[in-house]
Amino acid sequence: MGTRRASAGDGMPVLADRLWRSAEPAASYDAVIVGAGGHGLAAAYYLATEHGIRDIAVLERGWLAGGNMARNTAIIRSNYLLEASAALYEHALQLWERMEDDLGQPVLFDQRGVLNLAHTLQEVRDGVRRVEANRLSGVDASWLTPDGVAEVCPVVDVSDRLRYPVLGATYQPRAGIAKHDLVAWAYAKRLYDLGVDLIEGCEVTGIETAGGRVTGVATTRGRIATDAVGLAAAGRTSVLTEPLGLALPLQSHPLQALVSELFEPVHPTVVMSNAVHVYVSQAHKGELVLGAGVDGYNGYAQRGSFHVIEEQLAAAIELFPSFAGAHVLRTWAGVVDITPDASPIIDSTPVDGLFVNCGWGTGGFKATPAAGRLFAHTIATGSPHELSRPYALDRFASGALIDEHGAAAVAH
Ligand code: FAD
Ligand code: PYC
Repeated sequence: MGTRRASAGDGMPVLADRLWRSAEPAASYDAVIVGAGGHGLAAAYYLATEHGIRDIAVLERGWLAGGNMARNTAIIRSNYLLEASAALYEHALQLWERMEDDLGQPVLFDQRGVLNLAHTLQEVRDGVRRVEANRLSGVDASWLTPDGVAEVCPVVDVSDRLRYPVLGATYQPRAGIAKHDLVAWAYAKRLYDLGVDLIEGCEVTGIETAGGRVTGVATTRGRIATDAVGLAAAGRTSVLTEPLGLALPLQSHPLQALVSELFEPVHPTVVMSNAVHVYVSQAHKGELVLGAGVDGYNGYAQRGSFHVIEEQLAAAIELFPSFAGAHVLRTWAGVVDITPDASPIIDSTPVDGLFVNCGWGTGGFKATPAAGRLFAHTIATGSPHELSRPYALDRFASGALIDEHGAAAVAH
C-alpha cells in the first residue's frame, strides 16, 4: 500500500491512499457520478448493490473526500422539525446504525447524543415544539432542564452568570458523530470490490447533450460517454448546470471549523447553541471540534473569514469556561450550497439523464447514506423515492418549501 502525489485539474496536490483504486477512465459508462464526497460514493454504492448497475465511474476533480466530506464536523442527528425532514434524516440515522455491517468496515459511529441549547424564551418554545414533533415522527427526543443538561454534559456552564443563560435543551440520545474519513474510505473500498471506477484528479468541465438528453461528460482527462449523469458536487452544482440553461436555487458559501490540541475525554456528547452560536464535540482522537455559521458572502474558496473564528471561540469559552486554556490546532473551511429553505434537492432535471443531489448546506454529512440511497433510486428508476419526493426542484415554483432554518441549527 503506497501513496502518490499527482496534480488535479486545478493544480492542487493530490495525495491518494492506494487502499482503493484510482482508475483510468474508460471511454464510456452506464452511469457517471460527479463528485467523490460521501454522497457521490454512497450513490454509486447503492446503484451497484440495490439496482445492479456496476458500470459506473465516480469522477473527482481533487481527491477522495477532499471536499466537504472530510472537512465537516461529523455530527449525525435526525431531530428536524418537519415530517419530510424527520423521515429523511431518521432513515439516514437508521442506515448509520447498520453501516459498519453493511460496508464491512469501521466508521466509528458513536451515539453519544446531541444537545441543542435554548437561551431565550422563544428558543425554549421552538425546542419544546421540535421535541413534540420529533416524538410524533418516531424520532427519539426529550426536553431537558438546565440541571438535566449539566447531567448529560458537565462541562457546559448552566449557571445564571452567562450573558445568555442555558434555559434548557432538546436532547437526542441516538445522535452522535462518526469518523468522516473512515466513512469515505469504507465506501471507496466497497466500490473497488464492486468493480466501480473511482477516478481522482478528473474534473468534469461540461455536460454534453444532444436532443435534450445527456450523451456524455467533458473532463480534464478526456470525454466520457454516458446517458446518465448524477451530480453530487456539493458547492459547485450550478457551475455545471448553468451552461445547460438550468439555473438552480443555490448559493455557495464557505463554512469553517477548527480543532484544539488533543485532550483526555472531557466532553461526552455534542452541544449546539444557536443563540451564542457555536457547536462543540470532542473527536475520537481527543481534539475539541468547534464550528459556527457560514461566512456571509458567496464564494468557492475553501477558506473563510477570521472574524467567524474569533466569534466561535468567544462563544465556546462563554459556554465552556474550562476550554479557555485550550489552544487552536487547525482551522479550515469547506464550501456548502444553500437553498432558500435550507433543505436539499434530490431530483431528475428537465435534461433527460441528468440528476441532481445538492443544496445540503451545512447538514449533509448526517444524510450521507440516505442521500446516496435516494439519489441512486432516482437515477436508476427515473422517479423519486417516496422519501425524496418532497425534495423535488418544483417546490421552489409550487411554494411547498421545507423550511428547516431552525433545525439546521447552524446560521445561514
Ligand atoms: P463533498 O465532500 O463536498 O463532495 C463533492 C465533491 O465533488 C468534492 O469532492 C468536489 O471536489 C467534487 N467536485 C466538485 N465539482 C466537481 C467537478 N466539476 N468534477 C469532479 N468533481 C467535482 N453536515 C452534517 O450533517 N454534520 C456536520 O457536523 C457538518 N459539519 C460541517 C462542517 C463544515 C466545516 C463543513 C464545510 C460542512 C459540514 N457539514 C456537516 C455539511 C456536509 O459536510 C455536506 O453537506 C456534505 O459533505 C455534502 O455532501 P458530500 O459529502 O458529497 O460533499
Ligand atoms: O447539521 O448538525 C448539523 C451540523 C452541525 C454542524 C454543522 N452542521
